[in-house]
Amino acid sequence: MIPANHFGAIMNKNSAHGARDIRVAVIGAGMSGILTGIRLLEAGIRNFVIYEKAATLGGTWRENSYPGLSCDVPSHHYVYTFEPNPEWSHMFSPGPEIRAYFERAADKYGVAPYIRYNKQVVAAEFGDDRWHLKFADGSEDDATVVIAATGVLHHPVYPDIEGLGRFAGPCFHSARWDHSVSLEGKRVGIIGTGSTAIQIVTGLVDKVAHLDLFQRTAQWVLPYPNEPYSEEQKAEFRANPDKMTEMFWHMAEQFNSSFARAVIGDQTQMARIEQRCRMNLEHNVHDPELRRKLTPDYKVACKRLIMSDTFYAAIQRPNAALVTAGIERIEAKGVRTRDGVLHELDALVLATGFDGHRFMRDINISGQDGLKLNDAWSQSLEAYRCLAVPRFPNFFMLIGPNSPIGNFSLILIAEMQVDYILKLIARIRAGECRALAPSVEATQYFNAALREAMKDTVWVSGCRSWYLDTNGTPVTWPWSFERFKDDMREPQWAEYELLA
Ligand code: N01
Repeated sequence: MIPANHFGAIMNKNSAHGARDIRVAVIGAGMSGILTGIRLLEAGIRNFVIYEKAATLGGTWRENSYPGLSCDVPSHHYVYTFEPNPEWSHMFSPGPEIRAYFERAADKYGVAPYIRYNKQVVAAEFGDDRWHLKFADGSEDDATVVIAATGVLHHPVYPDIEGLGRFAGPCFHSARWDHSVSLEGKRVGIIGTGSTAIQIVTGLVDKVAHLDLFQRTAQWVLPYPNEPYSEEQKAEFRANPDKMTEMFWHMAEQFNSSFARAVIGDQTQMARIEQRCRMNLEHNVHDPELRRKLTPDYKVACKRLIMSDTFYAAIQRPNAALVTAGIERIEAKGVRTRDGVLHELDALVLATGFDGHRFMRDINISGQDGLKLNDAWSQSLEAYRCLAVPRFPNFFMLIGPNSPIGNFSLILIAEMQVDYILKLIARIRAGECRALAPSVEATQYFNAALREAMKDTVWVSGCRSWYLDTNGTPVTWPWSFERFKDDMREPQWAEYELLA
């Protein structure tokens, strides 16, 4: 906690203007945007709109539709805390079920009518105590408060490989799956070995004639069985929803006291996870040469840990091959590796990940005195407690920079962030200030502490990952779940500048 007298510059003019009707613009109708709508309605705020650039809702669960798609967080933990779902088919349910869950929640909680589809925000400018929004279709709107619920893994990364455009067959990114292309009985190449590629391999291997997985870096794989829920179990959940709530918090407790502690430096927890990964390799990959190729040379969980009990079996199928020679270039007929071999292919899938640091930066966002967000973030993505930026008053982010994306369930994080932001909004609504933003000093203090704490985390232990920014600093959360919960409990008002 920063002492209140740390800031000379805090304006803190709490002059009462009387209650105000405020208008809130939410950007994005994915998990966190829908959640924001639910919470705004609960708070009695009806003057809001959710702008969604696509024609449907669902965020990541709309964008990703590849074969084998599921969530690597157990389904009974990947829910809003207030909306358990007795119908989950599996421990880790498939993507379409998750998307349907969010669609149902938007309907059930009355958020759907507030969503405006095909409305891509291209600019947001703060002036006269309001945000002026511009859209790709040329229209405009004003709002008192803007909440960016635009997600993290949203901007596909295309690999910089020579000849990519020369491939004669269909070639698409995993998040832009071309369902018009049948891969049945075809020779398919997959570039990348992240969580996405691993799920695709399992989802595709039985359907294709041959599958080549092009690996640049081996991955640690934690085996997690994906059992289906029986009809009896579902009936029990329906009859007793408290059971699901209990499960949710039990899973949170288990996860937060093991994995979430391991990644921030708990060596005992890390040793347990590492042992499970090593045993998985040892027991489930039979050929010593393949095992060698699949053995990473960096610490477990330095990259995002893969959860799968099907990948090793899938890659050992007779029609699958792990290619580790390194890609030289792509040619019309396939992928040429550095050993000179041409791997002939009918289709190529780029499971090459996302730019997790672009956030909502494609929108031209200007705060006080015309300061551009992209200029404020030109050196590093510095946010205040992951959700606000100095000199961008009444602009808040969900799952913004340094949110615990690699630590805990994202939905729980978003819930805590929304509740915190609503407390900020309550102050504006009560007329105690026209606008508010975190101070520069508080933001610098927070980010200096983040950088210091990062030194103990596994993400800096020597691997390439999408957690790292261009300076090599992880853009995630280096502390415990309890610390995050404490941080989000109440706004630290002394760290804000209130514009009277
Ligand atoms: O992306 P990634 P992802 N030549 O960045 C390789 C979440 N997720 O889409 O490791 C060759 O992890 C790259 O190689 P390397 C989850 O948080 C969640 O798989 O950099 N290869 C790597 O293997 C996950 O972490 C679920 O050497 C190239 C791969 O592409 C995040 O999404 C499901 C290359 C990219 O892996 C991203 O996962 C799926 C090149 N030029 C995903 N460029 C859930 O279940 C890149 N690569 C919730």
